[in-house]
Amino acid sequence: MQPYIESKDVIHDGSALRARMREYGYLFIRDLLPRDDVLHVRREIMEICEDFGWLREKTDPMDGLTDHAPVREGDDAWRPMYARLQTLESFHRLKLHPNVNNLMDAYFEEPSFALPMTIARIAFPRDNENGTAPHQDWIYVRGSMDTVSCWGTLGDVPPEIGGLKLLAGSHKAGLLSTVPSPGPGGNMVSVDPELEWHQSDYRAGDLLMFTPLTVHAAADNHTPDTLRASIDFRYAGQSHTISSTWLEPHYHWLGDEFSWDVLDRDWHDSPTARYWERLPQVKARPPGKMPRV
Ligand SMILES: O=C(O)CCC(=O)C(=O)O
Repeated sequence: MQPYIESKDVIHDGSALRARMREYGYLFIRDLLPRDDVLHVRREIMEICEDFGWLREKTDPMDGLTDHAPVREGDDAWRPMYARLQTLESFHRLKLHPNVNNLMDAYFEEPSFALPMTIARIAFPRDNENGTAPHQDWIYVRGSMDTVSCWGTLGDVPPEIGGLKLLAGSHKAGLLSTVPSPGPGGNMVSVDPELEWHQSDYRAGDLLMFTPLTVHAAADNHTPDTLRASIDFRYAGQSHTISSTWLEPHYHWLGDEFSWDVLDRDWHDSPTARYWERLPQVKARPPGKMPRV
């Protein structure tokens, strides 16, 4: 495992950012987001986990300590927790922070656009066989091939908790065929043994960006008791066409509790709500049949 090549030094230089993305298939930017903003989102999410009995009693929610049996996406016990998590304005706002927005404007060399669907993953320890398997995002994202996936931890993630790992250079093999797998997304690709996985410890505020063809997967959580919480979202240039699915909330296909009308009810007057409706340039088209992320 190689540590990530860091790119904070070129965040204002679009052509340098794009050159590194072309070479490695990813960009890793340390401390891009203000740590306190990220930890605020973590606190709100961990307090929800606590309300649902997922955390060990009498521990600080910020530590994310659990003695609960693993809860997986799609489980009955997961759904009400995730519906509440998706109502958090701070969670949806994080991707719109000027530090992210300015980086994306530089990268796309035009005004950029954060796709509204924003995903949180809460990964339990002792459940590594159900972690995210190696995959490419394009089958879920569609739209412009220039769309960039962004992933960040909601809290510090030392190597034993296991963040996201990436197969550097894997985007150069094009779109790979998939087979069904357990874990989020439900599809996996085979891994080129000649390529190397890259991964570093993560601090709250770091951002990993990668292409829709870059193979990535969850690294195992080796702790006996610590949850991993993460956020992921996508960006495109405003002149690009995106898949209209990504204008909707994550899991909107499950029911009304995952509709914007329900999720932003308490913050519909804030700039975070429906910001895409105020951007005249956004082009979205239905993607056709595709797997769900
Ligand atoms: O956090 C995870 O386990 C998976 C995230 C992911 O695959 C992505 O951001 O594309």
